[in-house]
Amino acid sequence: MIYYTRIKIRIDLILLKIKKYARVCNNPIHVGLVSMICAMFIISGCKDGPDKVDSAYTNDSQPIKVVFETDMGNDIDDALALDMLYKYADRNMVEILAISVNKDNNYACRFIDILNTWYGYPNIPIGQVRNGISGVHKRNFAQATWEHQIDGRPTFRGVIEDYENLPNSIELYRKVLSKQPDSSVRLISVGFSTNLARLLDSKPDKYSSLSGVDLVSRKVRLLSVMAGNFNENHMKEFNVVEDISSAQKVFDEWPTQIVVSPWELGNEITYPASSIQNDFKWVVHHPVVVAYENYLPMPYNRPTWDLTSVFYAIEQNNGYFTTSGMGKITVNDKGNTSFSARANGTHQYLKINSEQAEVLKNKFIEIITTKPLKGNFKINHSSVN
Ligand SMILES: [Ca+2]
Repeated sequence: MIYYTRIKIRIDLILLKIKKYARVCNNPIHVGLVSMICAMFIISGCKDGPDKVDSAYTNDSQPIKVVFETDMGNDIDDALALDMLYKYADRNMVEILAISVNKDNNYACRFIDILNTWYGYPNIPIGQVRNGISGVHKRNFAQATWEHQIDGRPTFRGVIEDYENLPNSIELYRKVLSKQPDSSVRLISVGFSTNLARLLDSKPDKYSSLSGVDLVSRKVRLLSVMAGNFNENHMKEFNVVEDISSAQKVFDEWPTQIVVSPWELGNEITYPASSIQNDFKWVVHHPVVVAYENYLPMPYNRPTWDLTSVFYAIEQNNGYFTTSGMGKITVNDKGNTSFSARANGTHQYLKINSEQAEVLKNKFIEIITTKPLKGNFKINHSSVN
């Protein structure tokens, strides 16, 4: 599987080069010759065999177990990132064990319930932070989608009856993780670190006799995080700066591998407004499109920060990214992040060049515009569907 993925990314990159050459060369014979040479290059370049990879990642017979940790409602990329996870689940590549909300705003959970239901996964459990950070206090797209109406009636609804009594995220984590095989869970965090820090601090309970650190150490293979900034300007990044002490704790004490997709990476790849406007006309009302349209005035392209952490967690590196190498990430008291290389480190952060950015952008569009396989696309208002 990894070998063929490597071939695929190589083909993606070379097709991109051929397209660029064809744009500036009007001679079809020259374009044909270049294409043939590139084909030989693809074949020769793949004779080396598979990359060295962690053997745990090569077993693709079972779906990857994932928990999604999100501040849904602050920026629209969380909604696009969750769409990608449903699409991976449709292909049996992913089992979404739980969705945990670190934004202290109940509309986040209502919106996720809408999506779970609409995409055909109404039983994915949702956990809610208690006394957490809300991040953005103005009206958010999650609330706007919940309040969206047709002829005075709600357009979308989920299946949960009591949003005020959803499980505390920490309890849900301990319940879900305790049931998983060892080193099987990939945790994707695309918001504040509040829940993750509290999970590390959690005590043995009815679900597990392990401490939080030991439970994570036993069950979680990878923490794929959208956070921080490693550019020379050391700009403070939203997910970190909103809850600095929790981010510090996670980067200091998390017992397994952490891979960070920083601000500058997702900022290089924007999801195009033209896709939102044109690629979802097969359905009358799409909740992610409604959310997108209510986040900022249309049309707008938006950076793909959270999408990159989802993509890495599932697809791994495989030539889509370059990395910092292994080391240690630290967060200072002002919220700036820094990286120091260490051979025995467990942290790394991702980088991309312009060609990888183009490939990733096309991948995101391909995944997100794929029609869901399991959803019930009837909207709540029966007279309109
Ligand atoms: Ca986010």
